[in-house]
Amino acid sequence: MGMDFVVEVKKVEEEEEVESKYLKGVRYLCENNITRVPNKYILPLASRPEKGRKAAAAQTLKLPVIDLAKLRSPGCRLQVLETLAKACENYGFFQVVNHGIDGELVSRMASVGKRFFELPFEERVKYMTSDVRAPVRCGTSVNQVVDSVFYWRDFLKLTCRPLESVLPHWPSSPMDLREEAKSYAERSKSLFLELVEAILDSLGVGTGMLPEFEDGSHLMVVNCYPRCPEPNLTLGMPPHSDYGFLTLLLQDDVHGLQVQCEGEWVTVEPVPDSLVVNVGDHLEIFSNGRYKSVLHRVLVNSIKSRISIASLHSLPVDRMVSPSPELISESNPRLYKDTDFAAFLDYMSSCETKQKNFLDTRKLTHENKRNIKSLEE
Ligand SMILES: O=C(O)CCC(=O)C(=O)O
Repeated sequence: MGMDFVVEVKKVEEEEEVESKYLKGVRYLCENNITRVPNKYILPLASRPEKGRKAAAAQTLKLPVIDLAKLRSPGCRLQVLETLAKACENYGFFQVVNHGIDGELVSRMASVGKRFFELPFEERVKYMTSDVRAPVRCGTSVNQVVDSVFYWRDFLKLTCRPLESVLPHWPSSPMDLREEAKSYAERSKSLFLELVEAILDSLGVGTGMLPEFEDGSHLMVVNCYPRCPEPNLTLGMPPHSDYGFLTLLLQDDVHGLQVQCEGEWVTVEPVPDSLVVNVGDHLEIFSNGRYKSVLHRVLVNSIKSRISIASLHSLPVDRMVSPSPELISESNPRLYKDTDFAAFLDYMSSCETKQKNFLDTRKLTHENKRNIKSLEE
């Protein structure tokens, strides 16, 4: 065996060892006291957050507010539905207040999510798997199997359907995780159903699909963004849109979520006791493009770690998603192809953040092609 070969093998082994360290997650790196961001997390210049940073720092966005107490009041409902429609058309995002999920439960959920990531690595590693269908999955970045550059984020994904059968697979530590996450998941589902009913109302379509949503998919993602020694070189999450119908996001008091608004990245101001809600791709398709699934991303910072809990809700996984027939007419032709959950899995394994090809380019008029262009941008 030549000396060069031995040196080469040793180099490959060393590189593999370093790579496997990154797969253990950002918390693991931070527990080992790093002071610089490793190359693996350094984004190309054009993708770094400081591009447009001045504008972003100056611009925080107060999202349109949907007051659930008013939505429930017959005298105010119509006006709230109008605000809801405008928010979904113009921002793809809104925040809900008076949502009815007990504040103590919200705090306990945020606390148990945080404590999960504070567990020793040996405990977290039990849930690390690359199987995207596992009922519980702990991981790092977005898709650690294909990401060439890693994002400064660890996550715990909990499948929430059917709740009773997935529950025994959820982490048994911290001891209160199952109980709190189950209660929170149940309340999140009820809130989602209430919001979907309002969304269907605001679109002027019947509520006949509600039972399907009751049976729909539900995934809870606890995101952990540890403090980052050089936050300008990396991101917690890249620009992406969410796949489902609606995402309900609980964020702590640390700024980080940015939404694309008129071509600029603007930071969403965290509002105590509210939840951020955004339109997902399935709703964009269902509404035939009237409601927008908007790109968003996450910044990290050097001062305080951040936790968020995203609840992604949609139709059942085997259900085709199509534009509502009530929203298609000669003057408003269908803009999207049918899509299903398999398309989502393809997309997940492709690492592209907005290369989702459910636009139906076969039946387009010139006017619609122009609309699509703006949807794709
Ligand atoms: O952490 C956040 O604020 C956003 C998380 C997010 O975009 C996601 O989980 O898809």
